[in-house]
Amino acid sequence: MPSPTGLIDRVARIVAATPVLDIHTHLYDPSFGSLLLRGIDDLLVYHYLVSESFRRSDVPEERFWSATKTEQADLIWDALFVRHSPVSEACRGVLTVLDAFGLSPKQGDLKALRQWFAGQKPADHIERVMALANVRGIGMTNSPFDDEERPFWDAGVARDPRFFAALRIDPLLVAWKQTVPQLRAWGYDVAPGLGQRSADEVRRFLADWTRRIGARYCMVSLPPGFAYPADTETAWLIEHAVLPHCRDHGQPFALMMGVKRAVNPALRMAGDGMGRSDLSALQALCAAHPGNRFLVTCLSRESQHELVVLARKFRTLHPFGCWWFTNTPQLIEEITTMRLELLGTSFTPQHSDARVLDQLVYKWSHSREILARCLAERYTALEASGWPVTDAEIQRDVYEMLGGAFERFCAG
Ligand code: RAT
Ligand code: ZN
Repeated sequence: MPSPTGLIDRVARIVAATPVLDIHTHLYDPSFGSLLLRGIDDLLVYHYLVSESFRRSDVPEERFWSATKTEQADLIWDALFVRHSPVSEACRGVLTVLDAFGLSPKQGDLKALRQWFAGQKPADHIERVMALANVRGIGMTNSPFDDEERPFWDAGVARDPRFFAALRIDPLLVAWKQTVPQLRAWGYDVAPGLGQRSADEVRRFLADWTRRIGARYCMVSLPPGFAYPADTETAWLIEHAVLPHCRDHGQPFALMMGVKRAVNPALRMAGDGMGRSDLSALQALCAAHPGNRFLVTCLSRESQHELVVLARKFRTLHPFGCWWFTNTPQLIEEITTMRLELLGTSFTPQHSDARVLDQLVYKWSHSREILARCLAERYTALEASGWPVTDAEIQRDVYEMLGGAFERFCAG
């Protein structure tokens, strides 16, 4: 009889060796030039670390924001790595990356690290990171409303097939009135008061962008107060434009639920918070629209159990990822175990949400380690119940969880 240690090693080996399709990141195809962030300074000014550093320094927010990126990185390095032990998940992530590249941050200083990253040519750097993180594909977040990104689409970009597009539409759904003038300027005949003409025009807008960028799915992040059915612009637009669009194009609608934007605006992107979502809204969406498929992740720990139970009721609902504030080892372990125990392997346990290329290395090595542990525990239980698990079965399951299930879900 194989020992549980043997099983844990087998699972860990297979999880490490299986390439992942990363279904949601904020990385860009290299054709988008400087929008693809990489290197030590971008790693350090990651907004997860910015918010942690403000707890450890008395630098006024305005002074921090008026500093150069290098100066900001110096401040963060000093506050979080030099003056205190970098034990938080986001801090440890930087160290995992440096370690994977064979760099020793304790011996070198930031200058030496900067020099090393400056020597990485973009194409080689991407190859190297994708190989280290064992990533086979990268899902981007593509917003027509992003003034830095849109010019690249307007000019036409030669696409890198390793990066796939996802259409992100937050302003359309959460700030309709402010978005109307922009849509009208682009030639879509929409009106603040909505109505059939606006619904048709929003669908035309979504269809144009879906084709233009080759989006695989359409995505929004929603505040805790999101309600459905409801007499709101958000609910109306979802029902009359987004869901019909997704049906027309055979695509899932991805909902990221529970973000409270700008809880502390002085922290800029680091100032967003979270709250519990009302998942009866999601239940009503799934029940009322059986012809749609929903990819869903929730930001609050409290929403996770309800999400999993809902997924048992609706096969059109695919939970994914341990998002943002739940992307910490303890919560990943809890959420992944709960999902395995209630859904088997029919979900996508993680996405990286990487904003900096190098983060793929740590986000995936940390998550893989936990996924392997959670899976090994379930397989150990199976073996104890008289079901020996083969390598082929483990490989099948892991492939499914690292992107295979998502691909099938998208295909419908
Ligand atoms: O995790 C993050 O980086 C957040 O800032 C958000 O971008 C979030 O992932 C989102 O997609 O809204
Ligand atoms: Zn994201």
